Amino acid sequence: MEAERLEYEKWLAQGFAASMEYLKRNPHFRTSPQLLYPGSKCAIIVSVSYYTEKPLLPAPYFGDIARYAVGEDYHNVLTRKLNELRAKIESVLGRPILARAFTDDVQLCEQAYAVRHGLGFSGKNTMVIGPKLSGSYNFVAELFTDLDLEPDEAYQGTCGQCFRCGVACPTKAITDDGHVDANLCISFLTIENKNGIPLHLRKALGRWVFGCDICQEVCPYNQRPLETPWVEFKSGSGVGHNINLFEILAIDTQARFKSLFGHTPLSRPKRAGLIRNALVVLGNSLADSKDQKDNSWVEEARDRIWTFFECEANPMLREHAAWAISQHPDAPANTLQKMLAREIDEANKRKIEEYLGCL
Ligand code: B12
Ligand code: SF4
Ligand code: SF4
Repeated sequence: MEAERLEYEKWLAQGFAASMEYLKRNPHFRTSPQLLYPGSKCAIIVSVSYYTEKPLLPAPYFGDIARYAVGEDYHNVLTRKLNELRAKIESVLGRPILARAFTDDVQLCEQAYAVRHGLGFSGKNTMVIGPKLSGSYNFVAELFTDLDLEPDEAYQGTCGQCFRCGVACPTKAITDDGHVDANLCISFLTIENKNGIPLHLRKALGRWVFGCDICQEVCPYNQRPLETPWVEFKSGSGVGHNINLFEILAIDTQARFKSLFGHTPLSRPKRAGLIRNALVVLGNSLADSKDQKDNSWVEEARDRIWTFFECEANPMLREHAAWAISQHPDAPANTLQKMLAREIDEANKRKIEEYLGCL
């Protein structure tokens, strides 16, 4: 795994891990699982489709959820299923085995293992693409064991001259040589990022309120994806493909947020992160409202954003609320004036003045 380790360290050195500090700790561990899981000899690497068909957005005040997150939290589901696999192996062997299940474990280069073990190849969008599975709409997970198993052969596949993902990426986060700069990736910005969304990237978020699938949607290998075989990854087990942004603005505490999203991947950015994203998407939707057939929702959006601003203690969120209001082509200067009068944070005051100046 020397080549993969060097590739990973190069990615870190370029600053592409953004503020994900946990990825920078002990990078050599990621290609040396024996250091992390002493006693394990072999890993069983698995992959499963999470793909479900996406319906049209029901209304402009709804946002899009990336497909991997529409159902139950995959960490729980995959760990549970791998533990069932372990129990089956033990019953066949008639003895206990040493085994630990993982998925999305930041201490491991999971994709490099998946490629080495024949599940697919690494596309320029950096996803493991498994033509025998369903393209790249797959999770990767692993069971480290003390079993002695025959190694699989690496899958030989390639993107060829294609670079559709890089061209389609709204923030140009994919480099020519097939790496992702997380600083620019909508998935990072909406899920892992703890700060505000940089101003120059807000429009590019479009309607993505959690994650992003664009570089997978355009991939030729994903044109006939297999529907997930597991009910846990279908809409009914989680938040579904679209979410009402007005309802997100109404979540007033982290405890309420947890009760709504604790069992889903949306719990990751916490209340503040999800509301921040919802405000950016509402701003983008307000910006497009002139072209919408029915824009009767606009008045309600403005009222809800103002009410949210009035009650919110987090200055980062108040700034995003003011930005969202300023995106409407008939942006009501009076709402921004009211916000300016009420704002107590000096940096926010300057930003609101800027937004007023742009009207
Ligand atoms: C950090 C992380 C992110 C970050 C950074 C993503 C990135 N591309 O680096 C952010 C938050 C942006 C992110 C987003 C997403 N993620 Co993510 N993420 C991870 C995580 C935790 C680590 C990824 C990593 O190591 N990146 C570092 C770079 C260096 O990786 P890389 O460019 O792919 O290069 C590695 C290999 O491909 C290989 N390699 C690459 N080039 C070369 C060249 C040579 C010569 C060699 C030898 C090797 C080699 O070696 C490198 C080191 O391992 C993994 C889980 C894990 N522990 O692996 C999940 C994981 C990659 N994510 C996953 C998913 C589903 C997503 C999203 C699709 C979610 C969404 N819809 O919003 C997006 C996709 C965005 C994208 N195009 O990458 C899945 C992908 C499944 C798959 N089929 O591949 C993973 C594997 C989680 C899982 N267990 O299922 N993610
Ligand atoms: S997930 Fe979206 S923003 Fe990130 S690389 Fe893919 S297309 Fe670009
Ligand atoms: S869109 Fe093209 S370049 Fe990108 S991952 Fe798919 S095949 Fe590779």
